[in-house]
Amino acid sequence: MTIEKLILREISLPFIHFFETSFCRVYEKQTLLVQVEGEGTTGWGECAAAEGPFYSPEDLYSARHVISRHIVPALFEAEIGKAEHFQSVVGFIRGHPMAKAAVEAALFDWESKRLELPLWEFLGGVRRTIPCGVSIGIQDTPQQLLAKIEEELDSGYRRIKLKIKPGWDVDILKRVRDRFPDVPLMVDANGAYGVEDFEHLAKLEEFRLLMIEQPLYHDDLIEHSRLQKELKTPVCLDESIRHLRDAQHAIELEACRVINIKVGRVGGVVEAKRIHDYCLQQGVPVWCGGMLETGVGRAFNVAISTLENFVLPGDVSASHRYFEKDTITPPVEVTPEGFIEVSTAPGIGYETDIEWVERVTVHKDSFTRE
Ligand code: OSB
Ligand code: MG
Repeated sequence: MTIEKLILREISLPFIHFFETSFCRVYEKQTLLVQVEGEGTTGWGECAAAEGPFYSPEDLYSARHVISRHIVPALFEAEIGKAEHFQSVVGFIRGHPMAKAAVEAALFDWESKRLELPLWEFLGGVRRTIPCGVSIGIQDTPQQLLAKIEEELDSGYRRIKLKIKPGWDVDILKRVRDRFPDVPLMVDANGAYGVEDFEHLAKLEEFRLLMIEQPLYHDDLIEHSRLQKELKTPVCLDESIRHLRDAQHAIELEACRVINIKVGRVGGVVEAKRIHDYCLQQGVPVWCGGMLETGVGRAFNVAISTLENFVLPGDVSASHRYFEKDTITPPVEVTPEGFIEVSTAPGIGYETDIEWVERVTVHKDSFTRE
């Protein structure tokens, strides 16, 4: 594969509704899009890093720096035959998984387009429709939350995930369960609790949650293992799983019974597949997490969700929940039954709306192979 050119854009796209997690509230999507060009084909990738290092240590500025300064020169210097070999080219760079994953994604889109294959088939996907869940942020009032849940259920979504934090947990869940006794429900704390909260977290057991995602410290396995031994509710890990070894250790320590796979967090689709395959072999179900992606990243999430062990509804939902107008056409849509039908077009399966992308671009760098 000969990549002649790479264009890196920082874009800013307003959210229809703010999104609040235990660590911050965001009003617009700021991220990087990677465009690679070569042999007459274009590939697109989106970076999972956001405007600040709150979910993970990277932000879009660190990612822009690492891509420009280290990844692009390595990519142009190397002769890689396949996208799956990209990791070996950037293996000398420690950390920065989201920066690496963004470029790798563009290469996978590029290669599958060259092969005239839908990305999901190229990755070895086994299903044509994926079940969808939604992640609902912390709201200003419980009434707003209940109204939002109702709206999402009316749209067909198959499971509801609520963001929680100390002060927005037990009382909220009581109200939600009173109103929606049978809805498949889970919570995500993004690491907002500590070892002093084990008793408090045990109060969540009565709400029949599918799982509790990342209750404790973002970089922990040991305390999660202690917590999981005390809880009947399955623990799901997100932030704590940075690569295959973390997944192996988590399962060995029984720190979780479910894993949320995000391609960006684990440094790309090759590593995501490794984790997927290991979990499959260990009988641990996985689902695809989201990072409030625009269409380019969302399409990638749809593709990876077709792999065999993505058996639980993920946080992959319709574009229009987030954006008035997405970076791709058509936008990602969800059926009234709560499924996404995967595109059969080559690559990520959606066209990038280049005119719109240009309009929302706030910074642009181009790199050409010499
Ligand atoms: O922890 O899964 C998370 C959004 C931003 C950062 C972290 C997380 C999330 C979500 C939203 O839960 C998932 C989505 O709708 O894309
Ligand atoms: Mg999470």
